[in-house]
Amino acid sequence: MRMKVRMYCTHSCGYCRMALQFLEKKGAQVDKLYLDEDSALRKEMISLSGRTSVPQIFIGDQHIGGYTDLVELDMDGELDPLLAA
Ligand SMILES: N[C@@H](CCC(=O)N[C@@H](CS)C(=O)NCC(=O)O)C(=O)O
Repeated sequence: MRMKVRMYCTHSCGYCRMALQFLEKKGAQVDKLYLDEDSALRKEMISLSGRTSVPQIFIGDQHIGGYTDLVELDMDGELDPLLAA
């Protein structure tokens, strides 16, 4: 089974695009939650992640962080097992 991936993002964010590309290359299906004009969604992201920057990525219930966190996790060999869980 492939783990569900959710990503809070905005349309203008370069890190969001890079994160999406990175995840899609891994074969992940990403639910994109656009904050651009949705202040409730932005509040939800901040409350779940404790961060204000986009993207904020979740794999299942686990908070991963942003693009650089995602790449670091992959370099540590921990991303693929999480996605495959
Ligand atoms: N290290 C972060 C950087 C993300 C970042 O700088 N995102 C910008 C948009 S592209 C942002 O949200 N800036 C506003 C803020 O930091 O509150 C990552 O890799 O995701």
